[in-house]
Amino acid sequence: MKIERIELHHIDMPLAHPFETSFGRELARPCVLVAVHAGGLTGWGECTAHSGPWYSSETIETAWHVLREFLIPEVLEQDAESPADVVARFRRVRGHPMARAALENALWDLLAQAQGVSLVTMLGGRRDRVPVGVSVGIEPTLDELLDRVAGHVAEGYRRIKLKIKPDWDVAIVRAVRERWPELPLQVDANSAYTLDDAPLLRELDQFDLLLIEQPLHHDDIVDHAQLQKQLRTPLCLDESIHSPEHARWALDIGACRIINIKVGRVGGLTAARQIHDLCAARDVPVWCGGMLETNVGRAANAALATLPNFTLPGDISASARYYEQDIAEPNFVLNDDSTLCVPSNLGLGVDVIPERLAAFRLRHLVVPE
Ligand code: SMG
Ligand code: MG
Repeated sequence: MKIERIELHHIDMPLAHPFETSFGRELARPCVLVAVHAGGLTGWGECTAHSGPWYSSETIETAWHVLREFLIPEVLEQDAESPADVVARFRRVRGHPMARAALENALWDLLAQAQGVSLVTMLGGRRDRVPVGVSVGIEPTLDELLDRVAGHVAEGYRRIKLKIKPDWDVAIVRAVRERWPELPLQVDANSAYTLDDAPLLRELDQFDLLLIEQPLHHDDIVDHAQLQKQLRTPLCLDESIHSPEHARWALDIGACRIINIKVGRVGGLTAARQIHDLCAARDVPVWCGGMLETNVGRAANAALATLPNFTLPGDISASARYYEQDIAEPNFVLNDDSTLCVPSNLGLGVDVIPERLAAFRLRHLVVPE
């Protein structure tokens, strides 16, 4: 297919509830949506970079710049028959995985529609629903945290992830564990600790957690390998894994026993599937992380999570957990068994609503004009 036109939409949507991690509090979710047009079809991709370089070094502005100057020119007016064609053209661009992923994923959606299949089928997934949990941010008080967890448990989530940071760790995990002795529970520090905190992190071993996510430096694997030797609980890497190579290096040195795969952080669906396959070959479980996506990104995450080695529940919660009104429909709704159904219609299987796009949009680029 010859790619005829590409659009970037910079949008900003208020979150239904503020989300706080060890690196900051967010009230809204700005993001860039990419639309790729060819042969009367439109494919959509979501860029998971945030306004500031807090979770990773990419931002909305860096993604906009790299997409406009370097990535869009690689695909515009070119033929793309498969995602591999696009990945090959992006190989020259170092870093900027979230920018690359947004455009590559839009092409997956477009090509799946052109082939008359769902994204799930194109990826090789087999399930029609995926197990999910919810990630609970840092709250002003322990009581408010317990209320939020209780609310999500009542909604039917059967796996809870707690954000932790120094002075918001052992005590809050103990309180949640005492109230819900059987609940599958995991924690995520977003790099808030150092190896000197190993004694404190060892205290978490007593709570029967599924995993401890990215406790140490955002680019580290060496210290994590040291820490893993001192813990019973599996470590899971998020921020440190930027590519299939990083995944292999981390596993080779024992830096983690589980990997959180985020499509944006690793540079697109192709790389995400490669990490899935690598981990499957080594009996390392994976799960799909989340970046507070709109239904566009959520549909891609859900499709990815249908691959067989996504054995742990993903941070792919129901749409209502994130936004009062999403940019795309239909919404994802939690099933009784703590799963989400994955769309089986063509491509991503969600439709961006033009009026909402216009209402939430801050900036718009169309190439060629
Ligand atoms: O999409 O449900 C979601 C959020 C899941 O906790 C979540 N993501 O480090 O895993 C993570 C964080 C990053 C969020 S950036 C605000
Ligand atoms: Mg994380």
